[in-house]
Amino acid sequence: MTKTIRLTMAQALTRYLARQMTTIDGEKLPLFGGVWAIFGHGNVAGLGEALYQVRDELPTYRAHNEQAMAHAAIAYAKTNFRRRMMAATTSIGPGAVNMVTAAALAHVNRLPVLLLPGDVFANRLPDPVLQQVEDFGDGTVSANDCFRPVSRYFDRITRPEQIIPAMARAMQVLTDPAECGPVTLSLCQDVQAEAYDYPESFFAERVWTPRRSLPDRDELAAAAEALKAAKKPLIVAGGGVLYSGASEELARFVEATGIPVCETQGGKSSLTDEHALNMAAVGVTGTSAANRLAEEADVVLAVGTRLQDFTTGSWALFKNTGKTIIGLNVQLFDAAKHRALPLVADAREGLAELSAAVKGYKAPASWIENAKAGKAEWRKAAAKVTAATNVALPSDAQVIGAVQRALGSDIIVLHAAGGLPGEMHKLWQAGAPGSYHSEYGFSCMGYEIAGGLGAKMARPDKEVVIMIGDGSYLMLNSEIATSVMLGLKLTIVLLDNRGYGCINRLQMATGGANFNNLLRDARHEVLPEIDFVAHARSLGANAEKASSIADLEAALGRARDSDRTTVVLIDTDPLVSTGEGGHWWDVAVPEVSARAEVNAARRGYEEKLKLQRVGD
Ligand SMILES: Cc1ncc(C[n+]2csc(CCOP(=O)(O)OP(=O)(O)O)c2C)c(N)n1
Ligand SMILES: [Mg+2]
Repeated sequence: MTKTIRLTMAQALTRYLARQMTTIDGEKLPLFGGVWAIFGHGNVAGLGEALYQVRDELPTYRAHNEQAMAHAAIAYAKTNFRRRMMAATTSIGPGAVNMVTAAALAHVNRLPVLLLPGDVFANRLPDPVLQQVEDFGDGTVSANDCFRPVSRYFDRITRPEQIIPAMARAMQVLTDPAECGPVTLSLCQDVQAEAYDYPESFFAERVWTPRRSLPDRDELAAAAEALKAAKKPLIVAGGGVLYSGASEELARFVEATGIPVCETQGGKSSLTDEHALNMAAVGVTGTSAANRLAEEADVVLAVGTRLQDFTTGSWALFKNTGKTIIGLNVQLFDAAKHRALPLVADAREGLAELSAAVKGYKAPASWIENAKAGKAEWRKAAAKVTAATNVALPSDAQVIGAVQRALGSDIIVLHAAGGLPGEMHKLWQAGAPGSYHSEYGFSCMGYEIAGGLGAKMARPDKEVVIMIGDGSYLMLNSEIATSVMLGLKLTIVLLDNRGYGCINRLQMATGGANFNNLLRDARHEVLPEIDFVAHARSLGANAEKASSIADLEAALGRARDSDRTTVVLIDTDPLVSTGEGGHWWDVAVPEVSARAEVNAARRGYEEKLKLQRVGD
């Protein structure tokens, strides 16, 4: 007879989570690094009590904002190259829907996170329970239905035994490289506390290793044939290279074939910036070296990338009309984008097999020389914009130069929104794989500080340096207090340009009036003079303001030597961004306007649209 154990659904769930393991470099570790939790009536009695019981094997961490705690969980998974992950639990109603943005972020970035929002009573007896939204026409709808379109797998647990098949499916999604994304299990409050006789086998330890799919024979042959005929080949390295641990294989492939590489935001640090054939950033925020090659490339080997508009210059960058794209990707959805030749496989395995299949192939010497010359030129241009000067308000680029000089590349540098992602993509000289953490799938303001916390939990041995604008900082900074409380030291470089600088620049570039972006252009009675240093100190962090680039470098040295989270503030120029490199980005300009500037911008826009390659 099957041996059973009588537990509540919440107890069964937490016990199950604690038994899931992974191996990293031969070491067996818990797959779930812990559970972020903010309790309310929807989860405190059920899941809260169950988490307490397993607190030694599956630690619970308390945060200040549900969105932020899920950001931390997501960043933890990203820093662990999706090999370890976390869960996040909330109460019902506002706590739950506070996490929807983070679910979308994980969905876009293909990152695993287990979201466990509480839900209304399955028995509906106390309805409407506090915080229940009530649908007039559908008794099965709750606020948590908001998670459906932004979860790879959503389930509502209305009976305790449902957790058995639900967790089986959840684990498939969380650990499969192709399907990977957020799982939401919506846990009805009464069901969390309801008991069931669970089979003991449900709690058997399980060690998860990532699936490495091998290429199909015909797809491999087609890809190899295309590549062997290439005169101007280019590799686009995306986040899949990092998640697959394919950096060494990529370097071998590049050395053997001489094919230059460019990197997406997600793929930056696939090769170190030092690598002679790494042209670094591609696309809208790309280097001139990468974009020059992209414009001419006849075969583009896109590895582990979603080919989002920033990578393809809104599909106007790759100008060679006879080009072939090879989509090496674990997910067919991505592999076949834009009529690519799909090569569905794990990046590492796919590169290894492709390498064997094109053995002896070498890119033409003139193409390789062209690439190297472009890189040397770019390096000069980049050195110029990142150098210190004595301007009153430094640029973002100069701040980036200072951070790089003061802290080097052997850190984890993290950013998400504002002008910084573009500048960082172009200018940061990345070190080891994973040293550059960019959340640019969702580019979510408010990711940075919480994300940094998750990155630090994943890699406590590393300096985690967060680059953030004043807008993003003001949107979500409460986890500074959590970082102090947990002793997880962060260095936060805060660039105060007094507003939404990058959107102001975009507004001007599309013919718009300066309106509602910089503080001075927004409706106000009093212009805010926000004291960020006092604010950060009030949350328990060290904080100081740098008055120059030299001052900033010294302050960063102090931040590095401190074991407490430190905010280093510097005033920056909202109007300056790096003109070198880059590419057009499709942002729709009004067809009709009373403003001459908009009409002029529209004419320029229509010219650019002609470059967009539809279905080609
Ligand atoms: C949650 C969220 N809301 C709005 C946006 C749109 N947006 C992108 S950047 C930006 C301004 C960011 O301001 P700040 O952090 O100060 O950076 P700056 O642009 O000044 O460099 C806005 C509003 C976004 N990306 N995320
Ligand atoms: Mg700003």
